Amino acid sequence: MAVNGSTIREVEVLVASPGRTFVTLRITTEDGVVGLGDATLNGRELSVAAYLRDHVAPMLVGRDAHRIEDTWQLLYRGVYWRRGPVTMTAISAVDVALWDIKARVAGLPLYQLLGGASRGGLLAYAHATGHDTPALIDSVRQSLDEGFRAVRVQTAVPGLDHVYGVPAAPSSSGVYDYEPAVRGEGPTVDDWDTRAYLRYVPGVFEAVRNEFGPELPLLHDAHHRLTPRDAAQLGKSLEPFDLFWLEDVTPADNQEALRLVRQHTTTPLAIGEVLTSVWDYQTLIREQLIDFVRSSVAHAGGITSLRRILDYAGMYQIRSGMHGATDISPVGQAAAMHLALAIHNFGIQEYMKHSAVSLEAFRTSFTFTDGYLHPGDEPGLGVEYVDEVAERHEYVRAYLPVNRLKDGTVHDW
Ligand code: EZ4
Ligand code: CO
Repeated sequence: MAVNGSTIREVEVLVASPGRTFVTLRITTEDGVVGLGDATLNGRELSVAAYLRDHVAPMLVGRDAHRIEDTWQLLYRGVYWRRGPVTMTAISAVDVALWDIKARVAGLPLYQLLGGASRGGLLAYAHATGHDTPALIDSVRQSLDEGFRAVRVQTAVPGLDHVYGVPAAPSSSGVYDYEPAVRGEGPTVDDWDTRAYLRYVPGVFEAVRNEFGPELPLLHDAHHRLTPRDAAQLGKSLEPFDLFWLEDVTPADNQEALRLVRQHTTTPLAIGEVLTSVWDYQTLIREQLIDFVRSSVAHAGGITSLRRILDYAGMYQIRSGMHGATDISPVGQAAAMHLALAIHNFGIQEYMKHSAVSLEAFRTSFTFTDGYLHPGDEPGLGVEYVDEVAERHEYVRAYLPVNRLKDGTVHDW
């Protein structure tokens, strides 16, 4: 292939832990245009770094950076081994970096290349949590004070020591990060009891509704822990509190599980932060078993691939609710915002703010105003990687927790 200005000259895999671990792909063209992609797979970061460095980067150097679709197909179809989070996170990073380059060359914010803005801003939801209901209500109020107009509510459960979405200890700083992969020799252990959870949660939502009234959109994440029958019971018991969505009620591996849940409850269902391709959604979308697609740009094959999933979902009145926890790097969050602004079937955007140290390593230009996100109008994604800062925060291994029942059996986390 003849070298011209848009030929890929360099592909770098940057691994650093500024506050938490991020893997970032940086592609540079002969003209010196730089594109960034988020390659972070929480708790398994180095597998994607190796995949990119050892297998993908050598294939990219010398290719035309503008051939995004062809590169996507090359990395998906061309390698024979399909799907899976490691492969799809790697493809995502390449795809987003190439879109960043194309938009920077065009001198336009990426959303303009995706069809332009379909709305003024993106309704975002915050995370609120508490060890007890008064603490949870304070946490919801704090989110509202920060400008949020929608809130995800997670709660401790009496009798359980460590539950997903609740910090291990009350935070004195007021800044929570609920799911950092924890640094140490191995995973920490959460505990779980479905019956205790199903008994407790409806009362919490009743208290939150009583405090904040009927208008505020409330969300909840069951984090893959329930059987279809348990999930149906939870959905029914939460109907009086009019949730915006109930997330990941059953393990996402089994699409058919949602049939039973759907037959028994009108509570809206969101699923898919661990799903990585349109095939993972085939039954969910075609049978209209869900209301929101949770996949992120960073894990579902990039802008090219998530747009395919969301266009398919749109045919069935299913909307976006892209994953936006802090393990999605500022690069991945910005990519989500550009796509979300452009598509028609936007639902809501998760927005967990990164720590100050993370935001020193990634300079962002997106904004959050009166509850709405906007990706900004810088050319490309609008994110810069600050090497000097990132290099000061060497990679530290960390693990997501595991979950066990009272008798020690490993349960879904
Ligand atoms: O546990 O991002 O809705 N958000 C979530 C997250 C996930 C982590 C896993 O990497 O479920 O908190
Ligand atoms: Co979730």
